[in-house]
Amino acid sequence: MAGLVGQAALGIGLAALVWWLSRLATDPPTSTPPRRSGPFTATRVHQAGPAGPAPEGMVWISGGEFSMGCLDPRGVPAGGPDPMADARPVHRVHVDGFWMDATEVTNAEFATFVAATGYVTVAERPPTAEEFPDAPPENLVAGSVVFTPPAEAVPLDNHLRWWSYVKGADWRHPLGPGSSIEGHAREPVVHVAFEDAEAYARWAGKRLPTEAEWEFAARGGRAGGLYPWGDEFRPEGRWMANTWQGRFPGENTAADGFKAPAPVASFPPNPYGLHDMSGNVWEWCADWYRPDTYAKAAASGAVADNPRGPDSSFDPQEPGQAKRVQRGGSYLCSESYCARYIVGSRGKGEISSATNHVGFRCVQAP
Ligand SMILES: [Ca+2]
Repeated sequence: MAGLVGQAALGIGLAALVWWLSRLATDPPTSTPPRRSGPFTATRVHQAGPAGPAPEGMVWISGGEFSMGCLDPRGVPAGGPDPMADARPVHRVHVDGFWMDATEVTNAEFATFVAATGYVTVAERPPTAEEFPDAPPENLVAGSVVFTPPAEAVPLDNHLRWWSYVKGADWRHPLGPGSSIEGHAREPVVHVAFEDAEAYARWAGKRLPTEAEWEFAARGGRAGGLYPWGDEFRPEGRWMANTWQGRFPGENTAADGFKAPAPVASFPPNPYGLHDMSGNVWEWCADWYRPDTYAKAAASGAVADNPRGPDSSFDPQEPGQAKRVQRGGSYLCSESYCARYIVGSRGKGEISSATNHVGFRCVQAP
């Protein structure tokens, strides 16, 4: 309880506090959580509060020192089939305090940015013959990558079975020319490439979070939790995030209430007042992706201080592609395929590629 009061004094959102107090009142006696800790040691949260009032829609993340990374989640409930090797070793990291958007950037917010600036996203720009010299001219049409689930069960070894390049798909037309965002103002904007997210952040006087800032914030002060809300995927049977239920990729039962991106903040916040840090849409981070980033940080033996990631990217699975980190997983993450709703797990995306399950949120220096 003392910790809760302390967090409230540090400026944790009222909604988060009320939610956590209601949890305390209804929590059953403590049961044994799934295996988790080991290399994780306590998070040391800075006590300094923010210098001024919160910018609209943002919460104060006071920063501190924490254990970053995740253990092999195979075998834990909802842990999925992937060992998450690129998120080890777990190592100590320090981040300074910052403001963070409480939610993913919405269609309405992105529309305000576009109306003010005339910005055209990567997905709306026709590819050029210089970029794709081997492509026939009729294929040089603006578009984006859309989740197109096959009706029948398919092997999970090739993601091209459920991803298609759709001409005319963009943030205003998430499924292609016949679709729109009318009535979806509160849903996270999608089909944003890395530079689109950066452009929005600059316009808003913000920036994208580093991967370390993102994970510090997502963990909400807990050491080694599997999810932003704790160690149980469905505490007391409740859905805590928009993920995938059913046999991926053909069967989406939407037992959690959402078959597609949910309006932001449809699920409870984490202890810092942040919504949808797990599931809904992937979120771009500022860092280049490499699978050995954590190994290099751990090898130094020192606490990594405000790490900004490597100088360039390398993904052995697709060596020629420049990739930035993405975090949090999406509404397409399932325990049968991609359990990257696990808070310490990592994702990555080619910087020019946009899809209808990747978005972002921003941070701001105090
Ligand atoms: Ca869902």
